Amino acid sequence: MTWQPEGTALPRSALRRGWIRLLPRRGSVVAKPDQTVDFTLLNKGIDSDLIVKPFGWKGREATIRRFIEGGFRVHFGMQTGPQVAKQCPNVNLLGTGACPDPDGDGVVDEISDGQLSAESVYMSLLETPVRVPAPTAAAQLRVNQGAALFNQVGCQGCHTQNLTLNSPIHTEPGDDAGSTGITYNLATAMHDPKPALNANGSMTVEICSDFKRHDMGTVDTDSKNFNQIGASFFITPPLWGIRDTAPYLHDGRAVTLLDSILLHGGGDDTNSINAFKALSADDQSKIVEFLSSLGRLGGPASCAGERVGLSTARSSRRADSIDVGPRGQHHRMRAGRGGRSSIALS
Ligand code: HEC
Ligand SMILES: [Ca+2]
Repeated sequence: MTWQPEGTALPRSALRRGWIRLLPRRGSVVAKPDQTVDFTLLNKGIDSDLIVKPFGWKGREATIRRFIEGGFRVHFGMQTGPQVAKQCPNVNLLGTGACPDPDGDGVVDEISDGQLSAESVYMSLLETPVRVPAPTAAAQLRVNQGAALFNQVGCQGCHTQNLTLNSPIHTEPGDDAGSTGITYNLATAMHDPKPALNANGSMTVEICSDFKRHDMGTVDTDSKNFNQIGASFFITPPLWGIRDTAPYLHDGRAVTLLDSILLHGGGDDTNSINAFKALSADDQSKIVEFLSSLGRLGGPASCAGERVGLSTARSSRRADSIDVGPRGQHHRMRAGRGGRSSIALS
C-alpha cells in the first residue's frame, strides 16, 4: 500500500482484521459508512498507510535497505541503481542530470541492487546490544533498582522493553526484477551476542522502543516539518546500546543521559517526566545508571567492518556525525560502538 491522504478511500484489504491487530497501542482507525477512513485517532504516531517505520529519527523508513539507500545518497553522494530506476527523474531527490545518471557524475548504477543487499545483510547481522554487568554487586543492585524505577515512572510506555519477532527467519528482498532475495536465520547467522530463541521459536529483543512517533513539545523540536511529519514528532529511539552513543536526542543537543531525559517533557511524555523529576536525586541517578548498563560486549564483530573494507563510517566519524537532511535539518547519526553505524540508525 502507498501513503494515502487522510479521508481517502482505502482498499478493503487494508481493513482486514489482521491490519488492526498489528497495531496494539498505536491507536485506532475508523472506517466510515461512506467508505472513507478517519486516521485522527492514530495521533500521528504512525502514517496512515499503517506501516511501521522504525528507521530514521522521524520514523520514515520501513526497511533497512531503504534507510541505507538514503545514507549512501545523503552522506556519500552515491545513488543506488534501484532508486534511480524507480525515481528518476525526480529532480528534488536525485538531481537534474539525464537518467540514468541524474547526479551527472558520469557514473551509473553507483550502488547495485546486490551491493545494497550485501550492506543490508551486513547491518542486520551485527551483534545485539546487551545489558553489561555492573562491576560490583552493589552497583548491579542500583542498576536493577533503576530498571524498576524506569518502569514505575512510565518511561516504558514509549521505551517498551521487549520486541518479539515471530520468527527469526529474515528475507532481504532484492529490488531488481526477478530477484529472489536472500533468506537467512538470525538465530544462527548473527554475530554474538545475539538474542536467544524462545521455546516457541520466536525471538525476543530488548530494544526499548514502541516504534511510534511522539510529540516532544516545543523544546525538543526541529524548526520545521519533515514532509508530512510534524517538526516536534520523533520516533521513540531504541535505548539498546545507549551508553555508547552520546550525544543524545535527534540533533545531539543532550550531552549526557540525564540531559536527554530532562529535555523530554513538552508533549506526550509530560507525565512520565514529571514523575521522573519528582524522584529523589539518588533515584534519578539509578535510572541513569540503568541506562548506562545498556551497552555492547566487545568482540570480533565490532571490527568486522574494517577487516572487509567497510570502514568509512568509522574513519569519518566526526565528519559523519551530522546528517544534513533534505530540508536542512541536522539529525545525528546513531553510531554504535567503535563509530560504525548500528542496526538502529539515525
Ligand atoms: C511519550 C513517549 C516517551 C516517554 C514517556 C519517554 N520517552 Fe524517552 N524519548 C522519546 C522520544 C520520541 C525520544 C527522541 C527525541 C529526540 O530525538 O529528540 C526519546 C529519547 C530518549 C533518550 C535519548 C535516546 C537517544 O538515542 O538519543 C533517552 C535516554 C530517553 N529517551 C530516556 C527516557 C526516560 C529515562 C524516560 C522516562 C523518564 C523516557 N525517555 C520517557 C519518547 C519518550
Ligand atoms: Ca551518477
